[in-house]
Amino acid sequence: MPLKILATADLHLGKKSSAVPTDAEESSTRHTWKRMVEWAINHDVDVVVMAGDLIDQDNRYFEAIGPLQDGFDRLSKKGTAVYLVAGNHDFSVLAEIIRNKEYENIHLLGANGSWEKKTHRGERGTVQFAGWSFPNKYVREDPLATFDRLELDPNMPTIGILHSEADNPESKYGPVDRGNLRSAGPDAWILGHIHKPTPLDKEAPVETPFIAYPGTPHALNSGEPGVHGPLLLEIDGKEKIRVNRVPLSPVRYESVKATVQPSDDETTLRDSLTTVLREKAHELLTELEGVSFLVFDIELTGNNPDASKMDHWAEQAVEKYSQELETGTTVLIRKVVNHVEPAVEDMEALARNTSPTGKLAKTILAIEQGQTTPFLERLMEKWEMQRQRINRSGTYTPLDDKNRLAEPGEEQAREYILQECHRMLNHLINQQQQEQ
Ligand SMILES: [Mn+2]
Repeated sequence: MPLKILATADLHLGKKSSAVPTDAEESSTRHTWKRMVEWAINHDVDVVVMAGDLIDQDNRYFEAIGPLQDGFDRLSKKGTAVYLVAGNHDFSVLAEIIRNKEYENIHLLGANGSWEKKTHRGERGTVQFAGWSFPNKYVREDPLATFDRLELDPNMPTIGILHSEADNPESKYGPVDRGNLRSAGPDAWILGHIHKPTPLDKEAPVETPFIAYPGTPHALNSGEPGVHGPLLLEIDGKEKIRVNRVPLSPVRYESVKATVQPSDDETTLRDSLTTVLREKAHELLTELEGVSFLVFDIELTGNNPDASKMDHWAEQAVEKYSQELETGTTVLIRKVVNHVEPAVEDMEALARNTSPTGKLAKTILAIEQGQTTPFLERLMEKWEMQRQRINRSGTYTPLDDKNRLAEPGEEQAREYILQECHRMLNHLINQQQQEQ
């Protein structure tokens, strides 16, 4: 029998998923924590590993403590060991909670930013754990720089536990290099901080050392699409590791594209949205057991003479939409992004016209063909000036760098202007049609 390790990170107890009814118990991360503890107990897991940010410092800090202790108590009773490290969110509180209760089975490794090793000896084998905890909110130094002082037993299966941002040397969240992780010694690295799970290749054998971000076990927002849940590592000896994901998140985010036809009106648009969502939900059906909320972002594309009305139509469709699947999953729409373009039959002919519509058509063609015009140049300058003005605005100074949008480049400016030209052109054409 292999040794079973359930590995996770970034639980962020106290947080709730966005775009899901807030009164639903399944919206909060404590629900997934309870599920995870139950799963570990029911499946005879030997060790639970958690790579930091278990508690979210910004959100209901005190509400998080009770559920965390309940889970630790249940695991203690069962005799399941827990090895964990602190992240940038819980660098101070995690140590306090564990110290107060004096758990025998819970091991917080690497307090104050110094590496620590501990050996787990169980019925199903022996594993060495090496961990490092955040000493402060920000750490600009590479935590691996002091790793070799640990002097690990090279013959024992070894798991490294670390909260850090890999492959970004500028990071203030403990920057590490994946190459250095690979050569450091452990047979597997369980990392925290990045919420999007590292994809698993089910077909291929596990490469050692195995390096992964398990991701949040509970999907928190639309930037974290797909299946979420802890990883189950089964260890049969050094370099003999099997890895599978245990899907435990009650919330799942997905995005779909819907193509609008030129002949679509409000009713047919609603019908085609419903069809697209039903098809996508059925595709995913076998993965939706235990998923209470499936939340969609829809991107509308295609051509339609009423392109500008799509926003309103889509809004109406979203409001009226509700669907429950046979798995008990409620399907929700978070938002509809309108990329529908107006159906102008001959853009080239229109562009030869000197009217405002002609000028817009000329600009659209220039952007689409990667060219420029004096008018487009002026628009680009104005766009850049406005962008800089907004960026300097006091409203956004409290945001730290991580939460700021990346600096948009020229390509994004052109894309944005293209959308606006289409919108205005469509508006003018609609006006002209009404006047006729
Ligand atoms: Mn973090």
